[in-house]
Amino acid sequence: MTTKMRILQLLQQADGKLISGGEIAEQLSISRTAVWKQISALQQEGYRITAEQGKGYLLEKSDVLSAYEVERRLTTHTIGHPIHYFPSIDSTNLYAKRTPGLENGSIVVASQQTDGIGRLSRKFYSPEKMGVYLSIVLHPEQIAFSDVSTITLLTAVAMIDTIEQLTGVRPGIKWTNDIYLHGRKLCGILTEATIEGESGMIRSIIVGIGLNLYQQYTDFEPEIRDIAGSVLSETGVRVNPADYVAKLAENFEKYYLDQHFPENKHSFLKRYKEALFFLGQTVTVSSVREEYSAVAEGINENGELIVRREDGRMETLNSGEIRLKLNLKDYR
Ligand code: BT5
Repeated sequence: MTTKMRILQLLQQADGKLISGGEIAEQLSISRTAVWKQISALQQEGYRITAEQGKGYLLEKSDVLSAYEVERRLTTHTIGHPIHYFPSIDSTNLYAKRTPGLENGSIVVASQQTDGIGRLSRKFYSPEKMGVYLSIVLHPEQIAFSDVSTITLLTAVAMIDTIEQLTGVRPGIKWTNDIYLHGRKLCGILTEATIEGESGMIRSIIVGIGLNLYQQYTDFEPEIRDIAGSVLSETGVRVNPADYVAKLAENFEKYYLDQHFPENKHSFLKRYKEALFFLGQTVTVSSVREEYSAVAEGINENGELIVRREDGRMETLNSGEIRLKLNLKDYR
């Protein structure tokens, strides 16, 4: 372990109390100047360390995202082992797809994405230190193609559990892959599979999750200002980013591994359905072929949305082709 990390651990062990530079220097057999240098480096990384003249250093609560900060909070066996952290990256999904050998359960996480992507090559804005952008890498032994999209639904449930545990507020789900609160999108999920050339088998699944944590409405790009929100803007709670990643890993592991996905489908699909905040309401269904109004009735065991047209006909909608338009102002 580096000297810097050992100093950080001593500060963390002091648990909000002052610890003198002399004491740190002695414990690590280094000079006080060396201590001071490493403290400066930690401050640069975002740790809020105050120095009190003649008394020592004090570590205050800091919202630092790093592999170390997540890993020390993890309670999981597989998900989040290891954490690959980047202050900035093009896209965590792109990185996971182009990097061979990433372990089953590993998480690629970044504080900023310069090329964050949504479905159908749409853009996912991922500004610096405003949110957390991550991809969970899975190498399932055997998985049916139809279950790949079900993982998105499992992830949505794990996400709303996580946000509820951290803020006390349970958000809703907009079928299929968006998390909403007060009619504003907090989070988007993009699940991708990589296929092995020769066999056509699924080699890995990459679950990309982008969460807005700290923006106020004026921080959002004009294009999404009316539709986007953050955990802070909608709940008033400033969530620590490492707490979030560790909690999400725990919830994801629970549904994916402990409860044996996909055998447990019915249990998280029930929770998924309960979280659909627009059921019973009239929505606009839009595809390349047509656009019509219908009442959202529920989902089936594959996570497909069931709607009733104005003439009474029922339709089962597959997410690949359909966009759902809601009047978001109704939910504010
Ligand atoms: C999604 O697509 O919402 C999936 C987003 C997945 C992002 C994660 S971040 C980690 C991983 N790495 C990546 O590169 N991607 C994944 P979709 O349902 O197609 O929604 C895209 C639409 O959401 C855009 O067209 C905008 O209207 C809106 N949008 C873009 N950025 C947003 C943001 N930060 N917050 C809320 N809405 C946003």
